[in-house]
Amino acid sequence: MDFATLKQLPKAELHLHIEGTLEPEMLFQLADKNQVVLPYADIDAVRAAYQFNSLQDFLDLYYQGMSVLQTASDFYDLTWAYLERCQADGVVHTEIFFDPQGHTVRGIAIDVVIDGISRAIAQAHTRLGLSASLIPCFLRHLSEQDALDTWQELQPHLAHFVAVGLDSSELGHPPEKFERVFALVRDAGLKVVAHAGEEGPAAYILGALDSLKANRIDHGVRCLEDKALVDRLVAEQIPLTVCPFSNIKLKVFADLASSNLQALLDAGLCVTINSDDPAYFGGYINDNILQVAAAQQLNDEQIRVLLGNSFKASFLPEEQKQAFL
Ligand code: ES4
Ligand code: ZN
Repeated sequence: MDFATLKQLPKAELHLHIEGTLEPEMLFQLADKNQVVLPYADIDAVRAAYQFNSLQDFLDLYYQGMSVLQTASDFYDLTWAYLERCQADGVVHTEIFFDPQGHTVRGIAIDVVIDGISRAIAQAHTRLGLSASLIPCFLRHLSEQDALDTWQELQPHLAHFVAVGLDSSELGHPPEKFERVFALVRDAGLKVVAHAGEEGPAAYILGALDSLKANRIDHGVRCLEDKALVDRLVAEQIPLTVCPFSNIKLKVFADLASSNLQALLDAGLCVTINSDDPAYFGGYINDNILQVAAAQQLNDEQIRVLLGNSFKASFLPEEQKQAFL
């Protein structure tokens, strides 16, 4: 399949951190406006710095990048740029992650963050005919109490959210740490997603299912290490939101040819392809799809299955899903 064909096929994106769409150009522009000093001479120096050996290497720069986001208009500009990109890429529905604690720890009020992001989403609906929903994520390297406090702060804004997620440093922070707060999330009628099994072991995927009752697993590529787990993910059709460029940039796999996408599909798993943090990992959704398809020798039918899965795995109301399938 060529790029022009893929681009015009409708698709949903289900694993995208809005803070990870901060392109170096906007990083500099906002740093200038908000008088934030960056440790880079220019845009080329930023791109050159985006070489990571692990998830933590990346997260250090990702949190540093966030420091330029200060006003509701900054969050609006960031989100609007991504949503315009969605329109160009044939993304007709997107479920956007953001990290409330990444902003509240630096003294930015949660209302400021949500006001800016949700204004862009409302405008995308009317001007671009695009649907988007929001998923706040708890930072797993922080304490359970911090997540519980954040959940309280989010209460006035629940109508904006379809789910709550779990992200940041995986190793050493198993899902079980957040069992109680996610019980509250479910009681509020929201879905649950969790990053698990990218850097962390298959046991973290199991933990996300059993402790958090996750409806969808973000990444999940290490599930193949546990046959019984794969059987369960297939039987329950728990979707995996796979992010091929992320896996390479964070050194989970040496290259796209040695990634396990073909094996995940062959196992009967409900796999979707997503861009994760496109400004840091080197490409948006269509680049992820086409490059992994080439490296894994996926045929056009398999690409169409991946796009169908993106709607099946979404949290769209059933009748809206059907319209895309
Ligand atoms: C993330 Cl790839 C990834 N993993 C965990 N947390 C994250 N936050 C932003 N991108
Ligand atoms: Zn992610």
